[in-house]
Amino acid sequence: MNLWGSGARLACVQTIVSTCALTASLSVASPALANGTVAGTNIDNVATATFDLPGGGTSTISSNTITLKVDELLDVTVVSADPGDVVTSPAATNQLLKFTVTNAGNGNESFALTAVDTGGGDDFDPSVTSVVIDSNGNNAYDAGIDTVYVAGANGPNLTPDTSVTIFILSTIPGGAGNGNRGRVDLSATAMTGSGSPGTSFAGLGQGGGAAVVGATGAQAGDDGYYAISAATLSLVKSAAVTDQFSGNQQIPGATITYTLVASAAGSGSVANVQVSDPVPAGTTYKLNSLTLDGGALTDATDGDAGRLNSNAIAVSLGSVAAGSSHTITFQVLID
Ligand SMILES: [Ca+2]
Ligand SMILES: [Ca+2]
Ligand SMILES: [Ca+2]
Ligand SMILES: [Ca+2]
Repeated sequence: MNLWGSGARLACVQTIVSTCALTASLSVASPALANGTVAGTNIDNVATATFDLPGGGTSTISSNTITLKVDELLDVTVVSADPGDVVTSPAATNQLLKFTVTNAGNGNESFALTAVDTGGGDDFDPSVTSVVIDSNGNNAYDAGIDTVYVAGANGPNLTPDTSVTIFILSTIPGGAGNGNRGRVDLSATAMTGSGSPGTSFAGLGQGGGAAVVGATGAQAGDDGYYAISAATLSLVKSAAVTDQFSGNQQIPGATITYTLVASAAGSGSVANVQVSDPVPAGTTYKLNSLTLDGGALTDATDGDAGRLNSNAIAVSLGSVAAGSSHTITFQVLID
């Protein structure tokens, strides 16, 4: 809204002048914010007219003063504050989503919060256990310090242009599968009122004017997602040397036993795991020394999981479940 233009137009209507050398003055007590002049601010406007006197010289008269009180616009924004899906695992508790709620209006306002965890279009429903206000303003969740939101009791009160971080804590269902995503929707609604933009609540605005629903409808929301982490695979190799003199010297004729441990972490499973290891130069593979989880494997390509191909051992582990591991060993002789 162009306050200057509006004020000047009103002054012209109120002031009868013949020769109109019209000027307008506008005084605003409070500085304008990004969201507009603070609700309750008086906008005073006085027009003046200057005219020539018959005997020479000029005179100036002033109009009456028009004072308009700025009403309160009710506007809010809600934005997910997580950089992406929050990685979690089945049955995990107190899993955090972060949102930023901003008072986009021009007056102090309290906001009611609603978290919905049953939305469709995703893979599972998280179970929201609490909505927490970052009451110490450090943008981090502090259990026992930050304020647990209670509907109707302690909705965050925000001055114009200010934001607060809201945390959603959820329990993840135990049956959620690897790669699944689950959503929580957080909405914030101005407690003075909401509805179609332009809806007015007389006398409820800051400073005694009206509270008027702004372009956001005085209600906003956003989604945050949990994602069940993909399982990760690690492969750790070690070696033990036994020489022909019952010692551990790395001398020609000594045996090196290599041990490979493949482990899956996270949740779900890692599919089609194939482990291979070339027989090192300067060594000779000890025939049929290959084992998997303590059981012997043949070097032939046959029904078991292991084989020797092109002077490299290869073992097919198939699907490896998170939290499990497989141990492969084979032996070489130092040439
Ligand atoms: Ca208000
Ligand atoms: Ca859902
Ligand atoms: Ca905090
Ligand atoms: Ca085999």
